[in-house]
Amino acid sequence: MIENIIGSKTKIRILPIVLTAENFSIRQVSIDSGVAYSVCHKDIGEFVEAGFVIEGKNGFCANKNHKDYKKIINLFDLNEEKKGLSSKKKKELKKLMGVLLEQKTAAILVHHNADPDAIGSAIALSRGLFQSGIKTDILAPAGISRQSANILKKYPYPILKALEKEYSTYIVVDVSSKEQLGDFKIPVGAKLAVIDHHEKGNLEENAFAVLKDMAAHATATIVWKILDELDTKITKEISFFLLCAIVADTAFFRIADKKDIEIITKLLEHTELQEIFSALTVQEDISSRIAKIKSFKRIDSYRVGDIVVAFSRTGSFESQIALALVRSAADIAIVMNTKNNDIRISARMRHDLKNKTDLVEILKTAESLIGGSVGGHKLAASANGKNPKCVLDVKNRILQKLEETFKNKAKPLN
Ligand SMILES: [Mn+2]
Repeated sequence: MIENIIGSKTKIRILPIVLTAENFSIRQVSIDSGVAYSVCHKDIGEFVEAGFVIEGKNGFCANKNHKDYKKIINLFDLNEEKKGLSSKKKKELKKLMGVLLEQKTAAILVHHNADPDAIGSAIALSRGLFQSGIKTDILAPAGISRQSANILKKYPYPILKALEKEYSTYIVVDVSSKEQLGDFKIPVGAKLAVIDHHEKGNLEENAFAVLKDMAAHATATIVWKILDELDTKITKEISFFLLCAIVADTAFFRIADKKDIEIITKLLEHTELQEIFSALTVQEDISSRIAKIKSFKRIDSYRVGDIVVAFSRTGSFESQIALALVRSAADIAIVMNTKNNDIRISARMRHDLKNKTDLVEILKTAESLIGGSVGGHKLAASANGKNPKCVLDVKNRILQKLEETFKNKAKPLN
């Protein structure tokens, strides 16, 4: 694959476009690279054959899971992200700063049960913008996690439950869909910006500026690049919150890569890692432990080929329960929480299944049943909806999808 590229002048010209575009058409590549259409057609055809480019609904895209992907990126030094924001994000940041510098004020919003990445990113961004003369309030309309509360105990910072006034600009951080903002509605006519690392959600549709990197392990790494671009002075406070965010979202370095470690190293000039670990360590409280025990009693489990799937129900703590199931014995855990007019589904999967299936796709099969929407990542997804009566149908849909994916019948284990 690599020899083939080095030997071809046209491939070298089209690769920067192939690797940086989210989706591309052969015609667009030809126009952007100045390489004749017929040659692009042939070269991209070869990439497709080698599995390096895949054809999807919206055109072609580079296959990030291809065994040579990283080598090729490094070979051509095409990964501009590693040095800071990509040129596309720089443009988006310019748009955002244009509005913010004019307004001098904005609100920053985070997702429900805001985790350390959401809270840490929001605070670091708020402090950074303050250095540019922009005052921001941070709103967690549907609460913060216990881990976040613990961080704020070590380093207090005001996180609002409600806003006293309407803002003309809202920046949503670490959130991709409206449903994850609880009951909060972004006022009609207000400007919206998105800074996030989740799969594409419905908030982007109305945003005037989008700084998104689905490959980023934490929103905080995007915020770090934004602050770097804005020449923000990294204070002890900013480093503390960004470190909490990155350490938590990389599962205490377990999924951290070289780029994360480089950012972490820079941030450690201001803060000790010990401090971050202690801020992120929370004793699990009795109510969540009881919810877990109760939910374990309701486990309904299946074997699909070599995959163990556990379903359960709970009145609270669904994501913690799903995580506990995956940490102990299940390959995939789906935990549903139903209230009067609400259904919340939390799904977790073992890391080693990452290249075999995608929980967002799996939950999407039940999206129409629950009357809501799905968000999250391949390995940790959630769905919120308005139809709690569909629990059984949801389970069957998910099992059906898993049977298709793993080409095996689901056999009940109980
Ligand atoms: Mn995050």
